Amino acid sequence: MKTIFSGIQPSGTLTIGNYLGAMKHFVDLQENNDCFFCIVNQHAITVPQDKQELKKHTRSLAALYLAVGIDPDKSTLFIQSEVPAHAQLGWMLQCVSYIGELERMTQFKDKSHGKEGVSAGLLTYPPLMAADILLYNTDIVPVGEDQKQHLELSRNLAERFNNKFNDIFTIPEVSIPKVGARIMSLTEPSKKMSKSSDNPKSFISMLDDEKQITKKIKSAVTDSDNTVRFDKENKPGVSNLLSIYSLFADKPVDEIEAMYAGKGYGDFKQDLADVVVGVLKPIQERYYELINSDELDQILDQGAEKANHRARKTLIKAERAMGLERKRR
Ligand code: ATP
Ligand code: LTN
Repeated sequence: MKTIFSGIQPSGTLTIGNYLGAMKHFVDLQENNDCFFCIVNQHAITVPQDKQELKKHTRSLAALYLAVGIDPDKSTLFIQSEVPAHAQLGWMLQCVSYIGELERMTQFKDKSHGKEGVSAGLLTYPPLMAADILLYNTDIVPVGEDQKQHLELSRNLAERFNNKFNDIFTIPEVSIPKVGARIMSLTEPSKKMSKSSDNPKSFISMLDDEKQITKKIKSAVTDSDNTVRFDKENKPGVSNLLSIYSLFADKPVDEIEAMYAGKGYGDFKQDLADVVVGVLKPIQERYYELINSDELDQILDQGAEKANHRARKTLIKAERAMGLERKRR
Protein backbone atom coordinates (compact mmCIF):
# COMPACT_ATOMS: atom_id res chain seq x y z
CA MET A 1 0.00 0.00 0.00
CA LYS A 2 1.36 3.39 -1.05
CA THR A 3 0.52 6.86 0.19
CA ILE A 4 -0.98 9.05 -2.52
CA PHE A 5 -1.44 12.84 -2.34
CA SER A 6 -2.84 15.28 -4.85
CA GLY A 7 -4.41 18.73 -4.80
CA ILE A 8 -6.66 20.81 -7.02
CA GLN A 9 -7.16 24.57 -6.75
CA PRO A 10 -10.69 25.95 -6.24
CA SER A 11 -9.91 28.65 -8.80
CA GLY A 12 -12.96 28.01 -10.98
CA THR A 13 -15.28 25.16 -11.86
CA LEU A 14 -13.40 21.99 -12.66
CA THR A 15 -12.89 21.34 -16.39
CA ILE A 16 -12.82 18.05 -18.25
CA GLY A 17 -9.03 18.68 -18.47
CA ASN A 18 -8.71 18.48 -14.68
CA TYR A 19 -10.92 15.42 -14.72
CA LEU A 20 -9.10 13.50 -17.46
CA GLY A 21 -5.60 14.56 -16.37
CA ALA A 22 -6.03 14.10 -12.65
CA MET A 23 -9.30 13.39 -10.84
CA LYS A 24 -10.34 10.34 -12.88
CA HIS A 25 -7.11 8.62 -11.81
CA PHE A 26 -7.62 9.47 -8.14
CA VAL A 27 -10.73 7.30 -8.15
CA ASP A 28 -8.83 4.23 -9.38
CA LEU A 29 -5.92 4.81 -7.01
CA GLN A 30 -8.04 4.86 -3.86
CA GLU A 31 -8.78 1.11 -4.11
CA ASN A 32 -5.45 -0.17 -2.78
CA ASN A 33 -3.74 2.88 -1.35
CA ASP A 34 -3.77 5.38 1.49
CA CYS A 35 -5.03 8.47 -0.33
CA PHE A 36 -5.18 12.15 0.60
CA PHE A 37 -7.01 14.53 -1.74
CA CYS A 38 -6.88 18.21 -1.00
CA ILE A 39 -8.72 21.36 -2.05
CA VAL A 40 -5.76 23.72 -2.14
CA ASN A 41 -7.49 27.03 -1.40
CA GLN A 42 -4.26 28.62 -0.11
CA HIS A 43 -2.74 28.00 -3.53
CA ALA A 44 -5.75 29.62 -5.19
CA ILE A 45 -5.17 32.94 -3.37
CA THR A 46 -1.75 33.38 -5.02
CA VAL A 47 -3.78 35.22 -7.68
CA PRO A 48 -6.66 37.58 -6.74
CA GLN A 49 -9.93 35.80 -5.89
CA ASP A 50 -13.36 37.16 -5.11
CA LYS A 51 -14.13 35.88 -1.61
CA GLN A 52 -17.68 34.70 -2.33
CA GLU A 53 -16.54 32.95 -5.49
CA LEU A 54 -13.65 31.28 -3.66
CA LYS A 55 -16.03 29.94 -1.00
CA LYS A 56 -18.42 28.71 -3.67
CA HIS A 57 -15.69 27.01 -5.71
CA THR A 58 -14.21 25.37 -2.62
CA ARG A 59 -17.49 23.69 -1.74
CA SER A 60 -18.18 22.87 -5.36
CA LEU A 61 -14.81 21.18 -5.78
CA ALA A 62 -15.40 19.10 -2.64
CA ALA A 63 -18.78 17.96 -3.99
CA LEU A 64 -17.22 17.12 -7.36
CA TYR A 65 -14.49 14.99 -5.80
CA LEU A 66 -17.25 12.92 -4.19
CA ALA A 67 -19.52 12.95 -7.24
CA VAL A 68 -16.84 11.43 -9.48
CA GLY A 69 -16.33 8.63 -6.99
CA ILE A 70 -13.92 9.62 -4.22
CA ASP A 71 -15.11 7.54 -1.29
CA PRO A 72 -14.59 9.13 2.15
CA ASP A 73 -14.31 5.65 3.68
CA LYS A 74 -11.29 4.95 1.51
CA SER A 75 -9.71 8.38 1.04
CA THR A 76 -9.16 11.49 3.13
CA LEU A 77 -10.73 14.56 1.50
CA PHE A 78 -9.98 17.93 3.09
CA ILE A 79 -9.48 21.67 2.67
CA GLN A 80 -5.88 22.92 2.85
CA SER A 81 -6.54 25.97 5.08
CA GLU A 82 -8.18 23.68 7.68
CA VAL A 83 -4.84 21.95 8.23
CA PRO A 84 -2.44 24.66 9.45
CA ALA A 85 0.60 22.39 9.20
CA HIS A 86 0.62 23.04 5.43
CA ALA A 87 1.32 26.76 5.83
CA GLN A 88 3.72 26.07 8.71
CA LEU A 89 5.87 23.59 6.80
CA GLY A 90 5.42 25.72 3.67
CA TRP A 91 7.20 28.58 5.44
CA MET A 92 10.04 26.34 6.57
CA LEU A 93 10.51 25.04 3.02
CA GLN A 94 10.45 28.60 1.65
CA CYS A 95 13.46 29.17 3.84
CA VAL A 96 15.37 26.37 2.12
CA SER A 97 14.24 27.42 -1.40
CA TYR A 98 16.33 29.71 -3.60
CA ILE A 99 14.69 32.70 -5.27
CA GLY A 100 16.40 31.74 -8.55
CA GLU A 101 14.86 28.28 -8.71
CA LEU A 102 11.40 29.67 -7.93
CA GLU A 103 11.74 32.30 -10.66
CA ARG A 104 12.48 29.54 -13.18
CA MET A 105 9.09 27.86 -12.70
CA THR A 106 7.03 27.98 -15.92
CA GLN A 107 3.74 28.45 -14.07
CA PHE A 108 5.19 31.50 -12.28
CA LYS A 109 6.44 32.94 -15.56
CA ASP A 110 3.11 32.31 -17.33
CA LYS A 111 0.93 33.69 -14.56
CA SER A 112 3.10 36.75 -13.82
CA HIS A 113 4.00 37.66 -17.41
CA GLY A 114 3.07 41.24 -18.22
CA LYS A 115 1.10 41.61 -14.98
CA GLU A 116 1.42 44.34 -12.39
CA GLY A 117 1.04 43.68 -8.69
CA VAL A 118 2.17 40.04 -8.87
CA SER A 119 1.89 38.56 -5.37
CA ALA A 120 4.92 37.18 -3.54
CA GLY A 121 2.77 34.09 -2.97
CA LEU A 122 2.78 33.32 -6.68
CA LEU A 123 6.56 33.06 -6.52
CA THR A 124 6.66 31.04 -3.30
CA TYR A 125 3.86 28.69 -4.36
CA PRO A 126 6.09 25.61 -4.98
CA PRO A 127 7.43 25.25 -1.39
CA LEU A 128 3.80 25.27 -0.18
CA MET A 129 3.03 22.55 -2.71
CA ALA A 130 6.08 20.61 -1.49
CA ALA A 131 4.77 20.94 2.07
CA ASP A 132 1.37 19.58 1.02
CA ILE A 133 3.02 16.48 -0.35
CA LEU A 134 5.79 15.91 2.21
CA LEU A 135 3.57 16.18 5.30
CA TYR A 136 1.95 12.83 4.47
CA ASN A 137 5.15 10.89 3.59
CA THR A 138 3.70 10.63 0.13
CA ASP A 139 5.03 7.97 -2.24
CA ILE A 140 3.13 8.96 -5.39
CA VAL A 141 1.63 12.24 -6.65
CA PRO A 142 -0.83 11.82 -9.57
CA VAL A 143 -1.00 15.06 -11.62
CA GLY A 144 -1.29 16.38 -15.17
CA GLU A 145 1.74 17.14 -17.31
CA ASP A 146 1.91 20.84 -16.31
CA GLN A 147 2.86 19.94 -12.73
CA LYS A 148 5.97 17.91 -13.60
CA GLN A 149 8.33 20.81 -12.95
CA HIS A 150 6.77 21.60 -9.56
CA LEU A 151 7.11 17.95 -8.59
CA GLU A 152 10.77 17.93 -9.53
CA LEU A 153 11.29 20.97 -7.29
CA SER A 154 9.37 19.30 -4.44
CA ARG A 155 11.74 16.34 -4.69
CA ASN A 156 14.77 18.65 -4.67
CA LEU A 157 13.50 20.54 -1.62
CA ALA A 158 12.86 17.28 0.23
CA GLU A 159 16.35 16.00 -0.57
CA ARG A 160 17.92 19.32 0.39
CA PHE A 161 16.08 19.36 3.72
CA ASN A 162 16.96 15.71 4.44
CA ASN A 163 20.66 16.31 3.70
CA LYS A 164 20.89 19.55 5.64
CA PHE A 165 18.87 18.64 8.73
CA ASN A 166 17.65 15.09 9.18
CA ASP A 167 16.24 12.34 7.02
CA ILE A 168 12.59 13.19 7.62
CA PHE A 169 10.88 13.26 4.25
CA THR A 170 9.95 10.50 1.82
CA ILE A 171 11.00 11.50 -1.70
CA PRO A 172 7.77 11.46 -3.77
CA GLU A 173 7.40 10.03 -7.28
CA VAL A 174 5.26 11.76 -9.89
CA SER A 175 2.61 9.85 -11.83
CA ILE A 176 1.42 11.39 -15.11
CA PRO A 177 -1.17 9.60 -17.28
CA LYS A 178 0.00 8.38 -20.71
CA VAL A 179 -3.04 9.85 -22.45
CA GLY A 180 -4.96 12.93 -21.31
CA ALA A 181 -2.17 14.52 -19.28
CA ARG A 182 -2.57 17.72 -21.27
CA ILE A 183 -6.03 18.42 -22.64
CA MET A 184 -5.88 21.52 -24.81
CA SER A 185 -8.10 24.60 -25.04
CA LEU A 186 -11.02 24.23 -27.47
CA THR A 187 -10.43 27.70 -28.91
CA GLU A 188 -6.62 27.77 -28.92
CA PRO A 189 -5.40 24.17 -29.18
CA SER A 190 -1.79 25.24 -28.58
CA LYS A 191 -2.64 26.19 -24.98
CA LYS A 192 -3.76 23.89 -22.17
CA MET A 193 -7.39 23.89 -21.12
CA SER A 194 -7.56 25.92 -17.92
CA LYS A 195 -10.41 26.48 -15.49
CA SER A 196 -9.36 30.06 -14.77
CA SER A 197 -9.45 31.08 -18.46
CA ASP A 198 -11.45 34.24 -19.25
CA ASN A 199 -13.03 32.59 -22.26
CA PRO A 200 -15.67 30.00 -21.23
CA LYS A 201 -15.73 28.67 -24.81
CA SER A 202 -12.17 27.40 -24.34
CA PHE A 203 -13.14 24.79 -21.76
CA ILE A 204 -15.90 22.35 -20.90
CA SER A 205 -16.75 22.56 -17.24
CA MET A 206 -17.81 19.45 -15.36
CA LEU A 207 -21.09 21.24 -14.64
CA ASP A 208 -21.92 22.45 -18.16
CA ASP A 209 -25.30 21.24 -19.38
CA GLU A 210 -26.01 19.33 -22.59
CA LYS A 211 -26.69 22.49 -24.61
CA GLN A 212 -23.49 24.22 -23.49
CA ILE A 213 -21.37 21.14 -24.09
CA THR A 214 -22.77 20.62 -27.59
CA LYS A 215 -22.34 24.29 -28.48
CA LYS A 216 -18.74 24.42 -27.22
CA ILE A 217 -17.73 21.23 -29.02
CA LYS A 218 -19.40 22.37 -32.25
CA SER A 219 -17.51 25.65 -32.16
CA ALA A 220 -14.17 24.04 -31.20
CA VAL A 221 -11.31 25.04 -33.51
CA THR A 222 -10.42 22.34 -36.07
CA ASP A 223 -8.99 22.76 -39.60
CA SER A 224 -10.22 22.81 -43.20
CA ASP A 225 -9.12 19.26 -44.04
CA ASN A 226 -12.38 17.65 -42.79
CA THR A 227 -10.78 14.26 -41.99
CA VAL A 228 -10.91 12.82 -38.48
CA ARG A 229 -7.27 11.86 -38.04
CA PHE A 230 -4.85 12.12 -35.10
CA ASP A 231 -1.91 14.35 -36.02
CA LYS A 232 -0.92 16.54 -33.10
CA GLU A 233 1.43 18.71 -35.11
CA ASN A 234 -0.68 19.47 -38.17
CA LYS A 235 -4.17 18.95 -36.72
CA PRO A 236 -3.93 19.98 -33.05
CA GLY A 237 -7.64 20.82 -32.64
CA VAL A 238 -8.94 17.55 -34.09
CA SER A 239 -6.28 15.54 -32.24
CA ASN A 240 -7.36 17.12 -28.95
CA LEU A 241 -11.01 16.24 -29.64
CA LEU A 242 -9.93 12.69 -30.52
CA SER A 243 -8.09 12.34 -27.20
CA ILE A 244 -11.15 13.60 -25.32
CA TYR A 245 -13.39 11.18 -27.25
CA SER A 246 -11.04 8.28 -26.62
CA LEU A 247 -10.88 8.90 -22.87
CA PHE A 248 -14.59 9.49 -22.36
CA ALA A 249 -15.69 6.58 -24.57
CA ASP A 250 -12.86 4.32 -23.40
CA LYS A 251 -12.00 3.45 -27.02
CA PRO A 252 -8.58 3.63 -28.70
CA VAL A 253 -8.00 6.58 -31.03
CA ASP A 254 -7.51 4.41 -34.14
CA GLU A 255 -10.90 2.78 -33.61
CA ILE A 256 -12.53 6.22 -33.50
CA GLU A 257 -10.65 7.32 -36.62
CA ALA A 258 -12.02 4.23 -38.41
CA MET A 259 -15.57 4.99 -37.23
CA TYR A 260 -15.43 8.40 -38.93
CA ALA A 261 -13.59 7.44 -42.11
CA GLY A 262 -15.31 9.24 -44.97
CA LYS A 263 -17.43 11.34 -42.61
CA GLY A 264 -16.88 15.01 -41.78
CA TYR A 265 -16.42 16.90 -38.54
CA GLY A 266 -20.16 17.50 -38.06
CA ASP A 267 -21.04 13.88 -37.16
CA PHE A 268 -17.85 13.46 -35.16
CA LYS A 269 -18.52 16.55 -33.05
CA GLN A 270 -22.17 15.67 -32.40
CA ASP A 271 -21.23 12.14 -31.27
CA LEU A 272 -18.43 13.46 -29.11
CA ALA A 273 -20.87 15.83 -27.40
CA ASP A 274 -23.21 12.87 -26.72
CA VAL A 275 -20.37 10.79 -25.27
CA VAL A 276 -19.25 13.61 -22.95
CA VAL A 277 -22.82 14.32 -21.82
CA GLY A 278 -23.35 10.60 -21.14
CA VAL A 279 -20.43 10.51 -18.69
CA LEU A 280 -21.05 13.90 -17.05
CA LYS A 281 -24.80 13.55 -16.47
CA PRO A 282 -24.69 11.02 -13.60
CA ILE A 283 -21.76 12.91 -12.03
CA GLN A 284 -23.81 16.13 -12.13
CA GLU A 285 -26.86 14.43 -10.61
CA ARG A 286 -24.81 13.21 -7.64
CA TYR A 287 -23.17 16.64 -7.40
CA TYR A 288 -26.52 18.43 -7.01
CA GLU A 289 -27.55 16.01 -4.28
CA LEU A 290 -24.37 16.73 -2.36
CA ILE A 291 -23.74 20.41 -2.82
CA ASN A 292 -26.05 21.71 -0.09
CA SER A 293 -26.01 18.61 2.12
CA ASP A 294 -24.83 18.28 5.71
CA GLU A 295 -23.13 15.07 4.57
CA LEU A 296 -20.63 17.16 2.63
CA ASP A 297 -19.71 19.17 5.75
CA GLN A 298 -19.37 16.03 7.84
CA ILE A 299 -17.03 14.47 5.29
CA LEU A 300 -14.87 17.61 5.19
CA ASP A 301 -14.81 17.86 9.01
CA GLN A 302 -13.69 14.26 9.31
CA GLY A 303 -11.15 14.71 6.52
CA ALA A 304 -9.61 17.75 8.23
CA GLU A 305 -9.36 15.85 11.49
CA LYS A 306 -7.59 12.88 9.91
CA ALA A 307 -5.29 15.10 7.86
CA ASN A 308 -4.41 17.27 10.88
CA HIS A 309 -3.47 14.22 12.88
CA ARG A 310 -1.14 12.87 10.20
CA ALA A 311 0.33 16.21 9.18
CA ARG A 312 1.15 17.36 12.70
CA LYS A 313 3.34 14.33 13.30
CA THR A 314 5.56 15.17 10.34
CA LEU A 315 5.54 18.88 11.15
CA ILE A 316 6.83 18.22 14.67
CA LYS A 317 9.66 16.06 13.31
CA ALA A 318 10.62 18.73 10.77
CA GLU A 319 10.51 21.53 13.38
CA ARG A 320 12.69 19.48 15.67
CA ALA A 321 15.16 18.83 12.85
CA MET A 322 15.42 22.57 12.14
CA GLY A 323 15.71 23.60 15.79
CA LEU A 324 12.24 25.14 16.00
CA GLU A 325 11.45 23.78 19.47
CA ARG A 326 12.03 24.95 23.01
CA LYS A 327 11.90 21.54 24.64
CA ARG A 328 11.20 18.03 23.43
CA ARG A 329 7.45 17.51 22.88
P1 ATP B 1 -5.74 27.27 -13.07
O1 ATP B 1 -6.41 27.59 -14.36
O2 ATP B 1 -6.32 28.00 -11.90
O3 ATP B 1 -4.25 27.35 -13.13
P2 ATP B 1 -5.95 24.51 -13.70
O4 ATP B 1 -7.20 24.29 -14.48
O5 ATP B 1 -4.68 24.55 -14.44
O6 ATP B 1 -6.09 25.78 -12.79
P3 ATP B 1 -5.19 23.05 -11.28
O7 ATP B 1 -6.03 23.19 -10.10
O8 ATP B 1 -3.96 23.87 -11.32
O9 ATP B 1 -5.98 23.36 -12.63
O10 ATP B 1 -4.84 21.52 -11.54
C1 ATP B 1 -5.49 20.42 -10.97
C2 ATP B 1 -4.99 19.16 -11.64
O11 ATP B 1 -5.45 19.10 -12.99
C3 ATP B 1 -3.45 19.07 -11.74
O12 ATP B 1 -3.05 17.74 -11.51
C4 ATP B 1 -3.16 19.48 -13.15
O13 ATP B 1 -1.95 18.94 -13.64
C5 ATP B 1 -4.37 18.90 -13.88
N1 ATP B 1 -4.66 19.65 -15.09
C6 ATP B 1 -4.89 20.98 -15.19
N2 ATP B 1 -5.16 21.34 -16.44
C7 ATP B 1 -5.10 20.20 -17.19
C8 ATP B 1 -5.28 19.90 -18.58
N3 ATP B 1 -5.58 20.86 -19.44
N4 ATP B 1 -5.12 18.63 -18.99
C9 ATP B 1 -4.82 17.64 -18.11
N5 ATP B 1 -4.63 17.85 -16.79
C10 ATP B 1 -4.77 19.11 -16.32
N1 LTN C 1 0.15 23.00 -8.11
C1 LTN C 1 -1.01 22.25 -8.43
C2 LTN C 1 -1.99 22.14 -7.31
C3 LTN C 1 -1.36 21.54 -6.12
C4 LTN C 1 -0.93 20.18 -5.98
C5 LTN C 1 -0.40 20.10 -4.66
C6 LTN C 1 -0.92 19.07 -6.81
C7 LTN C 1 -1.08 22.16 -4.97
N2 LTN C 1 -0.52 21.31 -4.07
C8 LTN C 1 0.14 18.90 -4.18
C9 LTN C 1 -0.37 17.88 -6.32
C10 LTN C 1 0.16 17.81 -5.02
C11 LTN C 1 -1.64 22.90 -9.63
O1 LTN C 1 -1.52 24.08 -9.87
N3 LTN C 1 -2.32 22.13 -10.39
